[in-house]
Amino acid sequence: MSKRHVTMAQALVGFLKNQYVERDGVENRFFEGAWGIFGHGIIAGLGQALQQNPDFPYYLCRNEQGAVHIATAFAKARKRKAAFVCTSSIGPGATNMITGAATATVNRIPVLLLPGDIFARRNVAPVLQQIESEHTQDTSVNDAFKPVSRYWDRIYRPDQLICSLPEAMRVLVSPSQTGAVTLALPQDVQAEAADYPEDMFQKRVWHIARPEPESGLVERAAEWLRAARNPLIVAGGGVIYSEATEALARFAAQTGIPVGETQAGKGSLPFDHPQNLGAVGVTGTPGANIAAREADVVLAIGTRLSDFTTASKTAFQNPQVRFISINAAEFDAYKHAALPIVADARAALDRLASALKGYGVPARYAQSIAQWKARWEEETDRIFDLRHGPPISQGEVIGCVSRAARAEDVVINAAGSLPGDLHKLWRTRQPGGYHMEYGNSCMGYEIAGGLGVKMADAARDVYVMVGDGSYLMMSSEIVTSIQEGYKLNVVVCDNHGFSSIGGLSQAVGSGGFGTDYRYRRAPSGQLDGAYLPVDFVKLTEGLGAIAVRARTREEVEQALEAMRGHDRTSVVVVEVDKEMRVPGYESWWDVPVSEVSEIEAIRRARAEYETAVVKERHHEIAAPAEYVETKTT
Ligand SMILES: Cc1ncc(C[n+]2csc(CCOP(=O)(O)OP(=O)(O)O)c2C)c(N)n1
Ligand SMILES: [Mg+2]
Repeated sequence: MSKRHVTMAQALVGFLKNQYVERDGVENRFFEGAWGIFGHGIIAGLGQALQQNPDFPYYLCRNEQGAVHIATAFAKARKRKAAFVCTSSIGPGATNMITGAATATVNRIPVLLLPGDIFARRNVAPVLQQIESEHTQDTSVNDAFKPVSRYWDRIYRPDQLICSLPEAMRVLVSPSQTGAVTLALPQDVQAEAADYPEDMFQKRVWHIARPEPESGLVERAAEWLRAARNPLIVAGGGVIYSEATEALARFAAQTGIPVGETQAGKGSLPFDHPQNLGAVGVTGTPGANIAAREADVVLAIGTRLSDFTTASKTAFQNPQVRFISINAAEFDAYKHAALPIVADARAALDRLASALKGYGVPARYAQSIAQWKARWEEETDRIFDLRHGPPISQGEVIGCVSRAARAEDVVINAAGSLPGDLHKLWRTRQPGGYHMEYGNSCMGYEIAGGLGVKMADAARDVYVMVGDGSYLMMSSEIVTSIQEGYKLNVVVCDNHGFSSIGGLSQAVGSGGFGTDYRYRRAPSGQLDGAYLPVDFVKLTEGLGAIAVRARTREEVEQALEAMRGHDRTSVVVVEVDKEMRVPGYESWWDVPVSEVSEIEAIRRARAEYETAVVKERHHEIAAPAEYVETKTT
């Protein structure tokens, strides 16, 4: 067999640029290039290899964490069928990627991380940025990627690549296993040459399968649903990644079963689909949450059933409730003692639709669904037209953005009070139009992620909605958006600190302690002085983008209109009233309150907490009889 004598880093890039994926007969290159910030741990190895492969673009970011967010948002927007590589030097460049890795992994989104690592040959240790250890030389900061990676390896010898890379690819393209994959690359090994088999550099196509559901389980699920009086579908991100949105729309229309959407699953149906009750869970709509509370059968599709979806296991209160779960991941399919249909969402929905021919939900339930929907549209309009302030309400700002965006455009967000508000209020019209990172809810994802979304499909305008806290944590990828010529429309909701955690602090009796951006003031010695004079317009202009301040609804509308004509990233800064919140509806979230305290408000909050927490249920041990019974004939 012919061989190619190249460095480990050159072999790595040669392999990566020849990996393809295919689903439903459509094929595309998997990696669209590599992000990074060079340092001594990578510049001469992987950096050199990227330099000599101009057909595998190198993108310079501002912060390695930002790069991983860009990559994650990109892969999420491309429904996990394309990804980026993220590289870094050793030490702080590498550890900067850990938060990004966790974010990708929680959300089950593929990203390949290639941090540089300390010398394999050891003799020059300790090298710059190496944490030494007295008990082993076989450790570096890159070991910290292990708990946040779905696959992890360190390449001590150039020929290890031949075995590691196929494993990395297997995990990255797997609908059930995917997340961050980390290959730590010792600085010296990157530059070492070896003879690699020529086959390693041939085009390889990874098929993304649509595993069929077991027919017996589909029949059982159909029996359960036929017997149900008020079933509910919980649609998660898996519906979107599997491209099962049309199958779900048909299924819901055929059966009349209503749908509640999780954060990752929002956009599974257009907002005005007759069966779409909108957001479900802690940040849900009244209709979806009442339906959840009363449901006798819950069909969970492509969801991890996180605490925000299950309202900390209080959402499903029907004593008879049982769960059917369709999920590519066995791990998720078994949650809540569900009837576990480990399969592709689209395939399973189509089979279940056939098995349910002629079935429709009871007429009274259908009426309730229509009423809940109509009332929710009225409530959304009320919040969009609040006419409070200035400072105006964040809900009204969302209304302005919602009206300004076209059907195909995308809103993106991750942390603060906006995830809850957007989950409830955003009127998603096309799949992918709502991009929320709410697995890790990582402050700083918004702007970086917006760039990833824009790169995934430049024809869609991207509206980044971001709180002042998140903006201050990481807005530096605005510079990268300008470098690469991708325009973002950014709306900064400035409420001088944390509306979300401030509200939570009030709810647990702590009165907002430590959540405002204020001067420390004598005599209290606390952060209770005047607001800090942070100027987001100047900050943004300083990064090279266009910025304007808007105070009233009319000014916000004008600013959004003006953005359309701008040729580069454009930001509107709106002061919003922190206390004029979008309410919660029919739900609860478990945030334990101190059992004892000297503060009266906390004692009251604890008493309320104790009455609420008893509603939590152990669905995982509540398998109904029909499920455990076996037929003996
Ligand atoms: C990296 C990170 N640190 C801390 C948190 C906890 N947290 C969640 S929301 C929030 C406040 C966000 O402030 P801002 O972006 O201004 O949004 P607001 O709450 O005001 O809407 C904090 C601190 C987080 N989600 N991510
Ligand atoms: Mg804020």
